[in-house]
Amino acid sequence: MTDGVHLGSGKVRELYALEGDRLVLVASDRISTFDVVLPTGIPDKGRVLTGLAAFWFARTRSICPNHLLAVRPDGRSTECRRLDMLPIECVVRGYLAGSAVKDYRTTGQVCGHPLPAGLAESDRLPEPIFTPATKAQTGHDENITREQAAGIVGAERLAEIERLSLALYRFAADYALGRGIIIADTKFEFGLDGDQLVLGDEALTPDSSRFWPADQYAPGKAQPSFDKQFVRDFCEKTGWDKTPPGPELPPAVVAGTRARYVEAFERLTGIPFADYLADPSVVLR
Ligand code: Q0N
Repeated sequence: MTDGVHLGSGKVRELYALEGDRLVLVASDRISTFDVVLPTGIPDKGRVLTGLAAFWFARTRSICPNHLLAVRPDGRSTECRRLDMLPIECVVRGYLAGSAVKDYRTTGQVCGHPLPAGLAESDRLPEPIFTPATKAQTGHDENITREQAAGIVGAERLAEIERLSLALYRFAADYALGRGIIIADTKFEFGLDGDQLVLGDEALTPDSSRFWPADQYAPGKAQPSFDKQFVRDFCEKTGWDKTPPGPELPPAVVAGTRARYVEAFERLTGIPFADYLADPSVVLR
């Protein structure tokens, strides 16, 4: 079997072991919203995410080594170095969104970072903050304090992944803003190859980050999602109670959403998506 032994599934991705400490990560076209995977896929979503992650991996090598070895000709799978993953999610937030809004409103802090008074939902933070979380097998990831994170990976390792996470986020957020996309927050996963710290998983994609259209940015309320807003709007309109199974998506919602993924790819990479389909290695050059 070319894709080796199945090691595990995420909501929308699969992982297989190859010979020689290598893995294959396969991104499907499945889409989740409100934490539920919908029965309808978005054609080429897996290719867009794989291409984007590979694009960022190629451009952030000088900040941090990563697990990417090759993008396969199918455009949706990558060969990766097998790592010993650290059991912590490295979240960086540049804007006040998601669970941080509630934490800020109740405590004035987010994961132990005191923030200035008077911030509104979706405001840009004075500086990006590192807010680690634990990987929950099911359901939501749980925010943890720096002390808890240090207890899990060690204080020195924590300092190193915090520094790298912030540097990766700053690089990508600056780059994306210049192309009309706000990366409000993002999640990294690191692993060890021996004693070398290596960036793993998929990074800086719309599935691992909040992408907002910069031209519609208006703090004081929740922002539209660059990629999933049509899906969310449709799901809200159906009156679905957000428990599985989710609704089937109509063709217009599928087409509109696919176009948004392709637009994110083309804006960020500057590469026509058709060129990626013809030869996925274009994102590495
Ligand atoms: C690994 N996960 C969590 C795929 C992603 N390079 C690696 N070496 C060893 N293990 C992993 C990686 C990576 N990346 C990462 N699980 C194992 C996320 N998974 C969820 C399922 O889909």
